[in-house]
Amino acid sequence: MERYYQPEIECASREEIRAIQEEKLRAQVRHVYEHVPYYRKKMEAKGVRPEDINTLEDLSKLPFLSKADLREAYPYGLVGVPLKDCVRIQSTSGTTGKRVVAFYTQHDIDLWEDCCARAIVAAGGTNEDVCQISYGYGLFTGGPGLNGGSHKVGCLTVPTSSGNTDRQIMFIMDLSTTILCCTPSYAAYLGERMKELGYGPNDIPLKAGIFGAEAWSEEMRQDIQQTLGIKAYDIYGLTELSGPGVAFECSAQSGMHINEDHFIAEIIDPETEEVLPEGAQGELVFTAIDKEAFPMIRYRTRDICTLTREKCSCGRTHVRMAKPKGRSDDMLIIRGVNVFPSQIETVLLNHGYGANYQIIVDRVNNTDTLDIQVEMTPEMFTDNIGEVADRQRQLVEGLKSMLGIRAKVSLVAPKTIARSEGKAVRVIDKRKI
Ligand code: DLL
Repeated sequence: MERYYQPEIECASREEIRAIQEEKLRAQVRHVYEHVPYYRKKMEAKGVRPEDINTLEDLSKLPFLSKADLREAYPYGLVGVPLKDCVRIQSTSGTTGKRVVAFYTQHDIDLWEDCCARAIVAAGGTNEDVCQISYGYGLFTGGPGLNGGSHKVGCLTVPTSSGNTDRQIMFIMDLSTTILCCTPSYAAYLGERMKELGYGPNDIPLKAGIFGAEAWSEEMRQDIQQTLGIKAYDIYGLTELSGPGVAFECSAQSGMHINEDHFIAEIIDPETEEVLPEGAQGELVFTAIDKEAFPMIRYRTRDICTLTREKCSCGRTHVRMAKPKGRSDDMLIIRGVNVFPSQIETVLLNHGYGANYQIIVDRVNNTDTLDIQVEMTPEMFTDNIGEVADRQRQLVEGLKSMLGIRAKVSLVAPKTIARSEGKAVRVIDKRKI
C-alpha cells in the first residue's frame, strides 16, 4: 500500500492545490515587491504591480529570473528577509560560472526537509529503515537535505557523505542499510565495486535507492536496479530552490511529483519565452511560493523536460515532471544537430555497456567532431581486434540512428575512465577551451 508523509497535501484535490498556490503567490509577490529592491525594479521595468497578480494565469505577467540575475545580485541582492533571520547558506560547485549562494531561514529548512521526507516515504522509507546518505555534505545540498528528511521520517541515518567507496560498502553490509541516497553515477560505481567484491543482488540488504542531482537514463536505472537488487527512485532539485526534493518519484516510477504546495512549475520555450501547454517539451521554470530567505520568482532552471497532470496510480495529485533530458546548457550542437548526452547514454546501455563513458567534442578544420570513449564491461573485454572493431561499428550505427549524425567510438579497457563520487563529468567540449 502506498504511504505518504503528508497525505492531506500530497493527495489534495486540484482545486485545493490551486487555492493554496494562488494565496501564497499573491503574498509572495507582494512581499518581494515591498522588500527586495531587485525584484521591484524588474517588476517596474515590466510594468507589473502586486495587485495585478491574483490567479495562476497572472503568473506570466511577471518577469523571469535567470542565472544572470543571481550573478548580478550576488551575494545578498535577492535575499528576502533581514540577514539576522537567515540561519544557513548552501552553494553550488560553480562549474558553469559563478557559484550560486542560496539562503535559508529555519522555516525554509523545515519545508525543505519535509520535501525530502516525502521523497523517502514515497520510496518506501519508514522509521524501521537504515538510510545511508552518500551525497556530499557541506555546501552541496544533497547530503544536508536528505539527512534532514531522513531524520523527519525517523530512519536510522548514516551520514557517510560521498567517497571512500569500500567504507560505504562496509557500512551497507554491517549496518544492513536499506535505503541508499547518492548520485546515480555513484550508485553505479558502488554496484560495480560490490560485484567485484563478490556481492550479488541477493546478498545486498538495500531495498531502495534515491538517486538524483544529474541526468540519468531509464536504461541506467534498470542497470542499477539489477546490480544492487533494489528499486531506484529519481529525485530532482536545485540549490536555488532549496536542493533535493523539489520533485520526487513514487512507486509508479513514471515521472517526479513536483511539491506544488511550495513550487509552481511552468514550461516555456527557451527561445521565445512563451509559456507552453501541458505535455510540450521546454525549459522548466519555478516560482517558490513558500521560501522566505531566497524567494525565486519565475526562475529559469535551464532544465529541459515535460509536465503531466495525468492521474498517477500512487494517489498523489501533484503534477509530474519527466526525467530532465539534461540542461539546455548541456545540449551540444554538433554540426548543427542538437545532441543531449542522455541520448548517447541510452544507446550505450541498450548495447550492453555500462554508464562509464566520456564525450569529447572538438573542432578540427572548422568541422565539429564527436568522439565517444566507452568502457567495455569486464565480460566483453577482449584483445581480439576484429571483435572490438565489430562492436565499435555496431555502436557507431546505433548512435547514428539515435542522433542523426556520425560519431567516432573508441572502446577502452574496463576501469580506464575515472569514476565519480558526485556528479559525473560526461562531456569535455574542447571548442570552449
Ligand atoms: O543537484 C540538488 C540535488 C541533490 C538534487 C541531490 C537531487 C539529489 P544543484 O547542484 O544546484 O542541486 O544542481 C541542480 O542538477 O538544475 C539539474 O540540471 C540537475 N539535476 C538535479 N536533479 C536531477 C535529476 C542539486 N533527478 C541541477 N535528473 C538541476 C536530472 C537533475 N538532472
